[in-house]
Amino acid sequence: MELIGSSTSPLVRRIRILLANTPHTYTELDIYAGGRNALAQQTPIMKIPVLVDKGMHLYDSRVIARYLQQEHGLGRALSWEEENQLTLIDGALDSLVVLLLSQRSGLDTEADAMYYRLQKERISSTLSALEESLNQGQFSEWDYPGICLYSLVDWASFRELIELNDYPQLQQFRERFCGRDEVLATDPRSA
Ligand SMILES: N[C@@H](CCC(=O)N[C@@H](CS)C(=O)NCC(=O)O)C(=O)O
Repeated sequence: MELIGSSTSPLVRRIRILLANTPHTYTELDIYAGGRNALAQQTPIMKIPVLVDKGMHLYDSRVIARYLQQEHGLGRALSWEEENQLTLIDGALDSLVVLLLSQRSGLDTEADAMYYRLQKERISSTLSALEESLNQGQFSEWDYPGICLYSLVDWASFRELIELNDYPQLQQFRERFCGRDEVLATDPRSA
């Protein structure tokens, strides 16, 4: 089994953590520069993570997680509520990635543009909903939804895209799990 990704990607990190105790090869690619040809040979979507197993290429982190659960017994099936939590996490992540790639493209994300207003509104409302879920005692276990939440919060903070002080529950959640071996081993700051 081979996982293709990049060590700064929060979507790759969730799968790396899931695979922490499973033998596999991890292939690191610089997807925005020298690794693009190699990436194109693995996925026409040109996004990571990609999992290669039993001759099959899987292109999306949610599909990969479901595959690892069903084919390799990693984790467990998610409830509909947990699926919804993942959708909140992925929604926040998508919009944060838009802001980061825009900044790296030299675009002014502080401009009064509808596109950036929509992203910021989504980031704020999804993170507030996740904050409320934590208030209600959700994400109490270190399982796949928690791993995804951790990877999001830690990455957004690492990239200085959110101010964690604005989200005390998210901050506490991060502090609760930051010392785990698989978390330390996949820290984007060491990439
Ligand atoms: N829905 C996909 C999204 C994957 C994704 O957007 N990955 C980012 C890295 S975090 C990427 O490869 N971006 C490259 C690009 O947008 O060109 C998943 O969950 O795997």
